[in-house]
Amino acid sequence: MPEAMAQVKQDLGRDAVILHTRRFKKGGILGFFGREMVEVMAALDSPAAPSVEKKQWIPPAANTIEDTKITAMQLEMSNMRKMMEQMLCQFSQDSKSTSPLMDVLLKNDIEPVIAESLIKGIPDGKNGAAGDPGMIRKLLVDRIVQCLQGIDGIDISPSGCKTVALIGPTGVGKTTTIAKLAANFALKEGYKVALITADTYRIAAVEQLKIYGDIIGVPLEIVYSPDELRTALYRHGDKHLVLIDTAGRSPSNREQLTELQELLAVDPYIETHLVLSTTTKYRDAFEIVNKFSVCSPHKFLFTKVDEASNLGTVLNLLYHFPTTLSYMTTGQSVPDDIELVNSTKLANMILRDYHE
Ligand SMILES: Nc1nc2c(ncn2[C@@H]2O[C@H](COP(=O)(O)OP(=O)(O)OP(=O)(O)O)[C@@H](O)[C@H]2O)c(=O)[nH]1
Ligand SMILES: [Mg+2]
Repeated sequence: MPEAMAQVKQDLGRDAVILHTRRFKKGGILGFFGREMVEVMAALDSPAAPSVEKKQWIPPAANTIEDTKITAMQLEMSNMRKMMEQMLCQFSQDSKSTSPLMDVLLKNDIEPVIAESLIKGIPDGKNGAAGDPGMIRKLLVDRIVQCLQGIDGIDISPSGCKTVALIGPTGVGKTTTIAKLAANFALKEGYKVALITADTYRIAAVEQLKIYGDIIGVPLEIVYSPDELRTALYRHGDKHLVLIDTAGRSPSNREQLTELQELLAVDPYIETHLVLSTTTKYRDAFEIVNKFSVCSPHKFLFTKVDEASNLGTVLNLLYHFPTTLSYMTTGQSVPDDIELVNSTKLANMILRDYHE
């Protein structure tokens, strides 16, 4: 750390402000025997210098051209993102208080550019051109529903074995959703279901799923490695559906995501659903989808719709990452609070504050 600080001081001068420091291990096995690394993010409050500069201190032996390129790319992407945010913010201010309809969409955190295209051509009271409010609502619901196309849950074939993994950040509802899915498919539809959990980071996590498995009457396997997952999948090849629960991962932890990616790579037929909570702020949700894209999720599954104060995030994410939607969950009750994404319901929730 002192060496990294000295390098920051040398590059940015004495006025440098340390924004963030991080120690991590590079290489090694399961976090052991790796080389200790230090990352320091520093900024310089000077108009002549770039506003934020990310410095990664790397011991000379490990300093490769690849690392330098990645740091430069990250810097460039961060600058581009800032520029886009400024443009969107400006656009948002320009379009503020244009019409009640626009206000409702913006209140849902729908990006201005998407909101504009949704209300395009609708006589919404702007410039005195008012239309029939009932008709306007119906038109807008239809347009939002169109944006939320591409809905497909878990398709089970009576003669095959479907494998589905739920991945996502911590606490979004992966395990609860696995329990809901298992109960519905096993108890209501009569399919043979097995559960596998790869979340061995917390004892309570295994316990949580074990209790659900026991109640529903389906087996639970605990796997500690990709090899064990492969064996467990082979063992449950006779099931109609195998549901894999995974540990919540931080989108900013590249090692965790790589580990998850390696786990899912044991079988190319694993269908991966990225679980996203509708209570997550759009900017964070964007980052989550961006970072989890290394695991190539096939579908998005939205949880906690009952708690969401606005649902613009769903539209925004689909605009930037067109992906099939699977289920939405609407409460804590197992097995009832889950349904195939209901786009009309979501559209009406977005427009709940639009009064006719
Ligand atoms: N309101 C509401 N709460 C939910 C919903 N789904 C899950 N929860 C709650 O969210 C909390 C976290 O749920 P978990 O299923 O443990 O989340 P997880 O993603 O497995 O969490 P980790 O394994 O720690 O990453 C629990 O209190 C659940 O009851 C939902 O649709 N609505
Ligand atoms: Mg869990």
